[in-house]
Amino acid sequence: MKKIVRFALLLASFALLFACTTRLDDKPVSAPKAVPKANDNDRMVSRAGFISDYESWQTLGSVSSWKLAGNQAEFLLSGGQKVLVSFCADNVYRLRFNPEGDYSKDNSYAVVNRGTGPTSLKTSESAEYVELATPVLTVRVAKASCMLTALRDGKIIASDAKPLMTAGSRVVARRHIGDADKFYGFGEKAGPLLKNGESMKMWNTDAYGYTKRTDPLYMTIPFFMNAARSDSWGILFDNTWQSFFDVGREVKDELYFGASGGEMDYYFISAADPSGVLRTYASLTGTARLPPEWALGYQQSRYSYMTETEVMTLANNFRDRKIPADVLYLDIDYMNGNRSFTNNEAAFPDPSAMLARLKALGFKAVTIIDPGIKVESGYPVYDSGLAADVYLKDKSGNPAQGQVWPGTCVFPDFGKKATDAWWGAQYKTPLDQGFAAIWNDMNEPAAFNSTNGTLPLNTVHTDFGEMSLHAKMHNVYGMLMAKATLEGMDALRPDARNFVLSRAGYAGSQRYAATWTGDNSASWEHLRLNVTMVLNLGLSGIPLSGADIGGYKGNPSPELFARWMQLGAFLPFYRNHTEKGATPHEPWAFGTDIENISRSAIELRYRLLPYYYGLARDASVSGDPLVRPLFYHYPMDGESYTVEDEFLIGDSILASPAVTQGAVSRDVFFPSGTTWYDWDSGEAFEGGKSYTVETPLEKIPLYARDGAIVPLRQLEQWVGEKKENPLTLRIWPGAAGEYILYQDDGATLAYKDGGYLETKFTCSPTQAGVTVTSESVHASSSCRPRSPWFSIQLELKTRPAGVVLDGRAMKIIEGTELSTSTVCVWESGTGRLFVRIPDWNQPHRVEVKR
Ligand code: MIG
Repeated sequence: MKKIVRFALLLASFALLFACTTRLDDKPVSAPKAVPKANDNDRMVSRAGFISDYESWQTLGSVSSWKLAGNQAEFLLSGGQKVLVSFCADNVYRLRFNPEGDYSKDNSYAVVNRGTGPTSLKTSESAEYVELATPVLTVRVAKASCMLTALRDGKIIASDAKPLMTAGSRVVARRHIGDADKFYGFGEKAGPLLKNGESMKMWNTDAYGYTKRTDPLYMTIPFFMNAARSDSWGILFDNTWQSFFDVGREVKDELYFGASGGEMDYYFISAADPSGVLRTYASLTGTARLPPEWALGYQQSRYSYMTETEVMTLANNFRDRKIPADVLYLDIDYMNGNRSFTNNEAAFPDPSAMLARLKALGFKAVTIIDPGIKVESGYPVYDSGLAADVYLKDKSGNPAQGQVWPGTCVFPDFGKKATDAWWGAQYKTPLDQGFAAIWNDMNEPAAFNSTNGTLPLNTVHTDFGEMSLHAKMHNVYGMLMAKATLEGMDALRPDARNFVLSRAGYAGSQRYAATWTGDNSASWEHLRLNVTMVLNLGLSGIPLSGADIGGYKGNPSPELFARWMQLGAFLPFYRNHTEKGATPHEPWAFGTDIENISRSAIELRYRLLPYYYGLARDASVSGDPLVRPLFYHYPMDGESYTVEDEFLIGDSILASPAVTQGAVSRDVFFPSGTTWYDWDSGEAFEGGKSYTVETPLEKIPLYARDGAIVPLRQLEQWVGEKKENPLTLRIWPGAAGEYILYQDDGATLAYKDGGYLETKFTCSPTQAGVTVTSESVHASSSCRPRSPWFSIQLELKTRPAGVVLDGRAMKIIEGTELSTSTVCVWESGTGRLFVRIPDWNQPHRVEVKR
């Protein structure tokens, strides 16, 4: 009986699907290179208007009755439909409207924690409204229309502009845009940082050759935030179908979000500031895992390093030229005929031996794995998958086929338990060989020679134990692949910090993978897009992302390459990659000057790694991204909302890379309320103003705010090269500051059992001078820092009259930095004071007398 019902439902969804297939299926894409081209027409589909294209929109009527059950209010509407409003926390409400009225299924790929509910929920009713109020957030539901208004501290912060509507299987919610509203997030989108006036579509797409106007791209994150000066809020529209977001483009002063199927199911998050919104979003959808520290180092890739000899030459080149690097990538030519989980035996006869030699040189290796499995009996991966019945099915129940690199392929049905176990087990070979991490590509999924660049929309997937069509599952396919990959690696290598890089994803992908922005191009426009895309990904819950440094498609000029190496040094994921046929893009490929500039950029990144690592730790705990737009910390600066070519690294460092061709200078806006210091020269810039700064090709404009405390490590050629590597805490002591330094072994899971150190540093200007303190706030006998001692570096400018360490006056020696025999050194040329602190365990106090 149950089966029949399910089958009927499936048929019904087919019918619905065919009714709207012409809308869902984008214009046919011709793929002469067997690579689906991104198509600006895609953008036109969404621009044409999700709302105005359909005339049959219906509203749901007025509230006939309502009742409260626990944290959930159920509204019965005059049209016969139901709307549910519940609270996950004091600051989060959730709305569900299922056009079919079936609320029995409540599964989410995005939300892994629906919260424990509000601390209290008060309801009241007037002639016009029903009010639901937590101590933080009030939701007012208009009886005449079921339109919602959200209030915080008695003030309206957000509201519906129109009632909920449906047209066939479509749903849409329409909200007011206020004068001060500023919208960000929306996942992986090209175009401007600020999304007001934009129209976007969510449909994971292989977008080779994309431009700043191309939409959609590879990843769907149906989450955005309004970062208006106070009372920020965000909305997660948890709908995996093809969806549309329009920020006042189609309908003036209206932001709408809708989908071609599924429920109107959204979470409204209210918080005092963008960080509060993002942290709450992370509490619903999860945070990124703490990556191994090497994953924050420099990474070199190309499509493809073709042979073992080429790979070893590459590795030796880095070491011989003293260009720090941690990771090398093997793209699909590593495989035998592009078959996932195989190696080309002629070119890579002994992967284990090669990886051992790379390891001896301090390199990690990553191999690519695509989801398309070649249809070929005798290929063990294909055969075992067929036997285990783990492939997606076509409408007749046979494995669904598509053309990808290996030829005709079938596709694993991720989300089915048996598939995930089978898929995970395939990683035994690459992990045994010694690969450190896995790169999942083509998982939109991309398919060539098909009209829509992916699988037919009626392909059947397993969806929380039931059958669903590709139209619903498309946008989560990549994330489910990354999940199965990561969990498979965990099962095989339970003590390691397993790491996955994935091209496609959905809301919540941060739990499984870092990402890169796909096949960008070697252009100045793409250099700038690198910033806006990574910042918006961060505001969409994905803290670890980057772009192909140098550009994937085409060849950069030496100048563009140098600027990209400089910019990339500050973004979370720092990988150089390029396409087949492109000229060499290694740091030495553009002549000695560019090589030197590239080396300096990478060296700066390596010195900063303890700071980046601390930010990655913070992201894994709280959800704050590593790099942040200026408004994240300086919401009072009107200018900060549209700055696209500057960003904050954590809350202490401002990066203002040169991103225009031929720039010998650029304007830098300095956030207000503090003074900023040039990283190299110490030149001071007053916040709240713009200055023109010189940007010769070798200069990377980087600034620290007053009161910043930044940990730096001595240069090494790869993470962990030096057994002992003491840290320096660099301090700009003109204002009070505080920093908590996080340290662990950088590689294992021991930190989960408390195997980490946290040391709190403070800096306070005093009448007499400056006082710096350090104090252990989390100790562990199992975690040894990489040096028993550390030092502080104070940017003083004028020679101090005296230095007292832990109550004892120090002799100030003139010199440059610390040597093994000195404790307190004054470097007159730079105006820096260095003080060696003997250990991590005891609290310490350094008093500097001016
Ligand atoms: O259709 O594996 O975005 O990074 O080098 C091209 C070959 C397939 C696309 C990825 C790119 C990778 C390439 N892949």
